[in-house]
Amino acid sequence: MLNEFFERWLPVLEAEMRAVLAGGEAATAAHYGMMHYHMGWVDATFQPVTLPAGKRLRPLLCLMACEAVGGETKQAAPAAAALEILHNFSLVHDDIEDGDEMRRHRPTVWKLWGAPQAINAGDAMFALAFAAMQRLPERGVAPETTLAALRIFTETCVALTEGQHLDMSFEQRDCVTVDEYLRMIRGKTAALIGASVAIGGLIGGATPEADESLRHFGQSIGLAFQIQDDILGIWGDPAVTGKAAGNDILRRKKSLPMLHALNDARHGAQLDALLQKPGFGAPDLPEALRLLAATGSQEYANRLMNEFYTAGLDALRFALGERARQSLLWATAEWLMQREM
Ligand code: GRG
Repeated sequence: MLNEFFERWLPVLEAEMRAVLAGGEAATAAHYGMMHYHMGWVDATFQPVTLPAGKRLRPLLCLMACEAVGGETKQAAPAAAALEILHNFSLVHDDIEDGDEMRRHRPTVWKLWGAPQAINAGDAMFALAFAAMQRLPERGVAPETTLAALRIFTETCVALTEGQHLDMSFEQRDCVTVDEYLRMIRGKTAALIGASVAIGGLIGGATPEADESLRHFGQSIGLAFQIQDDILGIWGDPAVTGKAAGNDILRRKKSLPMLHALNDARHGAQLDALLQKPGFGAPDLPEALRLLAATGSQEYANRLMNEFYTAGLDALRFALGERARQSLLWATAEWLMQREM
């Protein structure tokens, strides 16, 4: 069921995104080439390639939500493209801000072309994401609906910056609570996933109440998705995730399992001392993993992830009623919880 939807709509989405990010003038070919590289369409010499790009999760959720409420799926294609372009812009900037050298098994844009050009290519993607949204009326979406979708889109951009601000500020702090962490991932991850579902529902003609529940569904599975990302960041298979083994531990990332372990009365201080040790590095990983196991941090994170996942499915039932269980949105939530990358 999911595969059929992907095969039907991925080419439509890719065509929409390629049209928005096309460029054209020879003088600025490299500017667009960097964007195309990040999207997975070309290699570092700007030659076409077929690569496993991102999961295209947000745009597919947008299209599915439109369909689930009885709308015409293709009308949502410009918004779906906008959401994926915005997501990719945020990754380009995030990689610069975090100093990450690899993304999706390839060198990051800043690593290849330098931070100033990467910032600039990201800025263009940010602006072009709004240009994509402005194509909605051409597909017959009413101006009021387009404006309402743009309002959600804009609010979400601000929420992303809030989440990113908190995430970066946590790096400078010794102690972060679970509540503070949840506030951070609400902005950084859940807001955009919630907006993707809400915008699709809005374009599809959902009632305001149903659309609010759809947004809640998206936000809740977004929270579950980020917690799962944290779990994979520590215990995932590097060959599958594309991240180096123990990457999140070595960077002392304040992810949920780590926060839980650091706040543990019996082992927290020991883990903190290990992380602060001068020269902390790969040989210390087994001991860090032992302490994480002793605090039950993986089980704790799994439990919280499942709570958000269940809350998301409840919200979907509220939005779609009996049809929820048979919907592609439900199947996608289930699929997400089984992912390994
Ligand atoms: C919107 C103005 C404005 C600024 C953005 C940089 C920034 C501020 C926010 C960063 C947000 C960020 C990078 C969140 C991470 C979210 C996340 C879980 C990313 C991974 O998503 P996947 O797994 O990625 O869907 P793929 O590779 O599949 O696309």
